Amino acid sequence: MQIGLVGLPQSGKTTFFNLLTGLDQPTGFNPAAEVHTGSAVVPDKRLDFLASLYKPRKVVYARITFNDIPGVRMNESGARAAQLLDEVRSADLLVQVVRAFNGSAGGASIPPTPYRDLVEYGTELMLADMDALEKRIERIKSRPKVKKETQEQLAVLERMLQALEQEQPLSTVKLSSEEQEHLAGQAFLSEKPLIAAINLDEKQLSAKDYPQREQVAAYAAQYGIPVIEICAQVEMEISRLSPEERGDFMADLGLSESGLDRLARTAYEHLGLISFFTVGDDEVRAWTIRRGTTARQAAGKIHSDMERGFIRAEVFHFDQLHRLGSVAKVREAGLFRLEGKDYIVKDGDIINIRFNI
Ligand SMILES: Nc1nc2c(ncn2[C@@H]2O[C@H](COP(=O)(O)OP(=O)(O)OP(=O)(O)O)[C@@H](O)[C@H]2O)c(=O)[nH]1
Ligand SMILES: [Mg+2]
Repeated sequence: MQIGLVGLPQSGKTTFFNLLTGLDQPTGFNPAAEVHTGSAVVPDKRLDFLASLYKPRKVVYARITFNDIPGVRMNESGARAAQLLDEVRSADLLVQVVRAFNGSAGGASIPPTPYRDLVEYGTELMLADMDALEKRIERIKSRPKVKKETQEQLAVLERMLQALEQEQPLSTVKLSSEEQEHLAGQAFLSEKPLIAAINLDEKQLSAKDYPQREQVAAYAAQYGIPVIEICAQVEMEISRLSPEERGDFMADLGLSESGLDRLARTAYEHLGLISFFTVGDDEVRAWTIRRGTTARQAAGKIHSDMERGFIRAEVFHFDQLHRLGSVAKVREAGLFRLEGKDYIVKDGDIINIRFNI
């Protein structure tokens, strides 16, 4: 999974990026900053437990790649803006970092307007989409003769443009799978799943309040945007302390989980992703799939041979293992099951694929 950290300039994207990835990219005003890329393992206490039980040679966590995309205005012209837009376009999920702390520029204080910033960035994404749609529509219309299929395509594109003209992001436009095909894989920005990460200072975090909070909540609810609260600067500093010290400082802030924990959990929920596990003496591993994935498709995630030669899946659930303490006890309790290719994999299933090629 690839997550794009986006948002207006100086909202704390790079600070958050450093917190998430453990890297140390320069923060502060830097108009020439490049896109930063880093990754992090998806924290999973269940996998920790499985690792302690099996003591395998290798433990493989799911990973998330983060792209920190500098905050230029979307309607800025030029090669750089185009390149940054492409970065935004390639993300599976956007996390908009929104400033709620008091900013400063040249010694002057800049009061936070998180609601306005949230809307403003959304508008910039819509403007970029509008531009792309208009160009495509223009190109089709300039052809001497328009085929029937192209007519249908045109209708879809115009419907999308209409939504944007009414200031509705493309995420609100419902398309059938046939209509989707007309888009030929073109990715639009305002249809991407989005999470808002409101970047607070310590006082706001402990008061659980910040300016425009209610407007942010109402806007997020209207467009189905999950909101998380972060305190990027302080959390980043805490993340660099020893594990023993970390706990106390986090508790002082009223946080029980790291920023990565909170973001990863919200991202999985928002995208409808779940994890299943494979276990053994050699390797204990977490696999990320979409909710609703069948056993056979899940097998394909591990190896295409397993999908092709799929026979059965041996399945038990992490919670059963956790409760009973050993695979032998799970088996004794009759909780070890054989499932066919159409079985819908559940979050926390531990699976062994039987296959034949
Ligand atoms: N008080 C406070 N300051 C923060 C917080 N997060 C970031 N900052 C400060 O805000 C400034 C901008 O942070 P960056 O992480 O560089 O912001 P950015 O969004 O990457 O900025 P651009 O890349 O220029 O768009 C820096 O001086 C940070 O120290 C925070 O949670 N609280
Ligand atoms: Mg930055």
